Amino acid sequence: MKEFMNNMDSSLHINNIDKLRKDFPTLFQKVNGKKLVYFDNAATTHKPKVVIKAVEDYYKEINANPHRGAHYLSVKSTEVYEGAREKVKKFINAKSSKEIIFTKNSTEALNLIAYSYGMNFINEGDEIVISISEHHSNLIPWQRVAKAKGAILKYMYVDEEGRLPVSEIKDKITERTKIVSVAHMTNTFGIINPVEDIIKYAHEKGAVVIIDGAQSVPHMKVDVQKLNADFMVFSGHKMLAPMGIGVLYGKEEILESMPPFLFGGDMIEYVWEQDTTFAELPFKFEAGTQNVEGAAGLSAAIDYIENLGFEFIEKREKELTAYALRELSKIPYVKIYGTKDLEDRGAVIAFNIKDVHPHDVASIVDTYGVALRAGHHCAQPFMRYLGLNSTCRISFYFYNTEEEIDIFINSIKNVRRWLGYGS
Ligand code: C6P
Repeated sequence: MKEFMNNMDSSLHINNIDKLRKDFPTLFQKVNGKKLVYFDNAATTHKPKVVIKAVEDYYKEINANPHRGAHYLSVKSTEVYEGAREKVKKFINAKSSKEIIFTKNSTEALNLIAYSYGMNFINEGDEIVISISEHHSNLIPWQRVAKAKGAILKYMYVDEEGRLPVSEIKDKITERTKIVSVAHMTNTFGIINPVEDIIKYAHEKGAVVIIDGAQSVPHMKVDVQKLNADFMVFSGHKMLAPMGIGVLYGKEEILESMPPFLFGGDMIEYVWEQDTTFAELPFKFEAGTQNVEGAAGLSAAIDYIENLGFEFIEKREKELTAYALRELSKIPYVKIYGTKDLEDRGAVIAFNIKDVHPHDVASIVDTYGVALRAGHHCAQPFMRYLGLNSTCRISFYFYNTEEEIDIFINSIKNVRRWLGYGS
């Protein structure tokens, strides 16, 4: 793909985007007296009215504990919850709704795998392979498993652009590897990892593969059967849905072999004084009263995304990324990190301004209404490996605009002036 896609014509979409933005009430507020420019979508996205309404309707019209009662409202609540599960199943093309476990978020889903699969199927001397770019949520649980079981946690290291070389994959994944866990798309540089190749190679070596889809599922079509991932996780709040609902996908036969993670109500079959038998999938992994409002919101979010279509979402995000990369790279004192090849990256751009701490950048651009993230982005080993303390990060969703990028660029051009550098 041509660097920065110079020739793309985004003017075609402007009217549609303006219309679509009206679905998102929070986008229209003023911040520090300025129009909000929200470029922190990798942290969480804003919610369309249909999602907010789905949550409101659930509380106005239903609000009952699902799975537990034979009464009308409890049955309705079960329908909402199980309907959402069915929708998620279709969205990621799982074989069965038994393979869809609702969790709080990606973090809880990864912990569930680590505690239930890792702690029970990993033995002394086994190897767990992750990449150095993993978010702490896909790193610390594996440190815990490795420490507890006497296993070895091995890292695949990236090149200076943040990409995983094939040589690293082939070098680190061996017959001793029992688990490989990698992000589909990294939250630091927005690199899209070659997960199809990793899964194929790891399976040849007999390892189980976990894909952290927190940053990919909201932005691209992910088909778990096509990928052939053993597990995949994602968070609702990064794809228009409410906070507090996430998904663990797992192949049915593997989930069947795993013990429950949390114990209590709703996940049991029979309980005696000294022993318990557990409910079948997916319920054995969902202890206690579940987040039905979150499921209702996630269901509405999936409808919204499918209505737009990933073809549109991906194209729009590539246009925005190309435009922002092009404009940012014109500023001589800005250093951009990560590959500029749009085939290998998503709508996340990490950068730094010469001699200015990212937190100062974030505070100054905030006065222009611009929301960006600064820091280590929950990836300290990655930052340390690349010799970085912290970076600024902007991240887009389909509702962002070129006009917002212009406001952002103008705010960036003022940062060094504010701090007395002249330019
Ligand atoms: N990254 C970011 O600003 P939770 O918090 O459980 O919904 O998602 C955790 C997580 C796991 N994997 C990846 C690749 C992620 O990016 C995240 C969340 C946010 O980058 C918050 S730190």
